Amino acid sequence: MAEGQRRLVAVSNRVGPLNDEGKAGGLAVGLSDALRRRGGLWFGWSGETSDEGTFKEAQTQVQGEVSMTTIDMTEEELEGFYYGYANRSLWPLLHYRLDLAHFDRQSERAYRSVNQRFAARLAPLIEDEDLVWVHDYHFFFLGSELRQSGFKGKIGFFLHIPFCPPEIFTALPASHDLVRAMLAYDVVGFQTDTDRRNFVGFCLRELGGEKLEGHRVRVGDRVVRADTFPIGIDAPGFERFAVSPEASEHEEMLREIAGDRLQIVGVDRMDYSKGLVERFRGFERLLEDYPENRGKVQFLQVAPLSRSELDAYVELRRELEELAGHINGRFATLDWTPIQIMTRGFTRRALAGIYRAARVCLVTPLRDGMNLVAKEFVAAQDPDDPGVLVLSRFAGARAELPDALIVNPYSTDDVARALQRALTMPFDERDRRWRAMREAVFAGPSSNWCDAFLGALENSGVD
Ligand code: ADQ
Repeated sequence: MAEGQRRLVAVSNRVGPLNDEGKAGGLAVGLSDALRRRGGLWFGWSGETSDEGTFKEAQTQVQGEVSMTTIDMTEEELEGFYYGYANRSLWPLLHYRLDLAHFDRQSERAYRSVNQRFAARLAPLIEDEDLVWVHDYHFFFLGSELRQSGFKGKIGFFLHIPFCPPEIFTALPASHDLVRAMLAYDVVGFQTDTDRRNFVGFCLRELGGEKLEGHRVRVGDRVVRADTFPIGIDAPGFERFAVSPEASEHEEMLREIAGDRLQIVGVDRMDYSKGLVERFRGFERLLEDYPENRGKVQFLQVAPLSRSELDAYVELRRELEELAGHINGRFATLDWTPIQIMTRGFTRRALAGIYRAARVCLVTPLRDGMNLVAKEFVAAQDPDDPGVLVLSRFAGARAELPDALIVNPYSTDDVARALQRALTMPFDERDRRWRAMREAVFAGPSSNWCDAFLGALENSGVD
C-alpha cells in the first residue's frame, strides 16, 4: 500500500485466489488483479459450511500485501442465501429472466441474515479510514448493516452483473427494501450506462428520488453517487500469458489438431445467461446454410460447470450435450468432428493459448454484465494474424468493442451470418478491427477500473 493511501477492504462471496491461475469466474479475476496491485484486506466466505455455534474463528491467510479473511456458513445459509436468493431469485431477475426467477420468503430471510452476520464479523476488522468496497449481488444489504453497526467510513458497492429495468425489478417482493439498502453506500457502480439508468430509474419512479449533479441521486435524506465503471482486464499481463510456454503448447496442440481447418472457440461458465444453446444452433445453421464450411471449421466450446446443484443448470448441461451430439451426428465425417464441448477448467495461460489459436471467438450471451472473455480474446491475439470477435449486442463489453461483429444472439440466422463473415473476412479488415479493439482493451476506460472506482469512492461526499 502506498504511503498516505487508505487501506482497501474488499468484500465478496468468494475470496481469492490471488495467483495468476484464477478460477472460472470474472469477479475473482478482476478483483485479484486490483488487490495484488494495491494490497489490503479481502473478506468473504470460506467456501465451507459448519454448524452454528461451532463456527471456526475467521481464518486469515496473508499473501504479500493482501490479507484474506474468510468465515463459514451453515448448510441452511448456503442453501437459502447462495443457491436460493442469490442464484434462484436475483441472478435470473437481474439478467432479465423473470421466467426462471423463484421467490420465497425463507431464502429472502437467509439472504438478509447472512448479510447481517457478515457485516457483524467484518465490523471489528475495519476502521473508519478504510475504503470498504463491497462486490456483487450477494451483498446488497451489507453496507446498510455496516452502517447500523456504527461504521462511519466510506463504503462503495459494485454490481458485476446487469441491473434490469424497473419494470422487471419490481417483480422482486423486496425490491423497495433492497434498493433502499443500496442507498447506504456512498458510491454504487455499474458496468454500463444502461444498468446505471435502470437503477436510477427505479430510485426516481419507485422511491420518489431526484437526480442531482455529478451522477448523484437523492432519496429522502440519502445521497448516493450512481455511476458507470466498466471492468477491464490486466491487458498487458494477459498478453504476456499468451506468449508463455504453456500458452504456446496449447496453441500448437490446437493448431495441429485443426490442420487446415479454421478454429472457432467459445469460453464461458456453463450458465443460461451465456446463450450457449442459441450459439450451438447458430453454428448448426452455419453448416446448413453455408455448406462450404463442412469439414473446414471446428468449434471448441470450453464450458466449466457452475452452480450444478440448481435444476436450471442441470437442464442446461443436458440440453447442450444433446445438441452437440445432434450436430455431430448430423454433420460429422470419419475424419471430422464439428463441435466439441469441454467442462474442465484451464489455467489462464492455457486459455490464452486457446484464444490465440482461434480464428473466431463467439461471445454471445443473452445478457452479461461485461464479459471478460471478449477482452481476454482480444489481448491474446497474434498481431500478425489476429482473430475475429463475434459479440452479442447484450454483453456490457459491446459498448467498448463496437469493432467486433455485433450480433443478436437470439437470431440463429444472424449468428450464422456473422460466423460466415468472420470466417471469410479479408486480412486487412480483420487487422483493422482487431487494432481498434486492442486500443479499447489496453487504453479505454476499463483499463483502470479499480482506480476509477476507488477514486470516486474517496471523493464521494466532497463537493
Ligand atoms: P462471469 O459470468 O463469470 O463474470 P466473464 O466476465 O466472462 O463472466 O468472466 C469469466 C472469467 O472466467 C474469465 O476471466 C475467463 O477467462 C475465466 N474462465 C472461463 N472459463 C474458464 C476455464 N475453463 N478455466 C479457467 N478460467 C475460465 C461476472 C459477470 C460478467 C462480468 C464479470 C466481471 O457475469 O458479466 O464481466 O463478472 O465483472
